[in-house]
Amino acid sequence: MRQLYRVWFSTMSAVLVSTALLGCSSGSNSGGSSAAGDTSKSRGATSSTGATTPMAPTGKTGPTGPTGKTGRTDTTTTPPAAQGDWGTLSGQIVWGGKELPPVTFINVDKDQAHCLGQGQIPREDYVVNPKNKGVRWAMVWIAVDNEGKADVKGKMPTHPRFERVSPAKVVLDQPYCRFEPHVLGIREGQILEIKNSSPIPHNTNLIGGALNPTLNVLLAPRTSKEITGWKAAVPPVPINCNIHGWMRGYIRVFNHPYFAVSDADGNFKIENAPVGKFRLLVWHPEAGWVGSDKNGKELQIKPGTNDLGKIALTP
Ligand SMILES: [Cu+2]
Repeated sequence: MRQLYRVWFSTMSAVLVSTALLGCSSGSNSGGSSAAGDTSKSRGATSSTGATTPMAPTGKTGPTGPTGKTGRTDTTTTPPAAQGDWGTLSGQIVWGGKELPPVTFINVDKDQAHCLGQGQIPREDYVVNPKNKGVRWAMVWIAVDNEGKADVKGKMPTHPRFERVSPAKVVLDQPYCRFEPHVLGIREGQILEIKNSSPIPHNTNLIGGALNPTLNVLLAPRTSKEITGWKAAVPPVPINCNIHGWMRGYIRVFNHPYFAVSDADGNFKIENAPVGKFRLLVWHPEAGWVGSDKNGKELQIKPGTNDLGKIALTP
């Protein structure tokens, strides 16, 4: 079930998170990748210090843009005039509750031989790193600011490096009766390959709502299905398996490459974002909107490094 959460954004140097809500600490970090969701909530939290574990989104979350360190690649595609027009956002999603959530396991009542092949399956509602309180699987992204509202269809400047939608395909696999990754961001134009690399069948159920693909298909062992036609939308697209009721995944679709999913340390990084005023949105499948509602918070992106510090997620 859901509750309301609230969040505190710690702001930092260049990035300003407008805030009528709570404020928090600061920090510095970087790292991750992203995704997003819908519901609302609020409740307070706190956060604080933390660790600084940079990281680069790669692989897993797929659609997240390339993670190259340097940002702009070559002068052929990046006009010198654009030099100061892009910034990199980084930060860390941290647990704002008093006690860390306990690790619990799924009650696997089907296909145990395969599903438990790598041991018990931990629940992914809240995956919090006890070392630094980092919360995994939060999606972070920016949106065009339309008079204080997040405009999900708004066009934003795209760094030359991201003009081409790449990679063309994003994979969502189902190893050992869970979705990998648990939270996935897709950019319009990308193909989603739903894969079943396991030796047992899964019945994949995708609920796309008004704008995105909906399907309910039996995926035989070691087969996959490619799905196109993704459109940026406010609600996330849940995915589950009708055979194994505990399997849950979440997809969010964007019309730009500026999103990331927090990693195992809670870190996220969004590179080569346009300079200027945008909305910052953070969503977690269980907590819902973090620190705001579907319109997010104002964010001023400056050229170069934008450290958002710690963003507390409080259940
Ligand atoms: Cu399944």
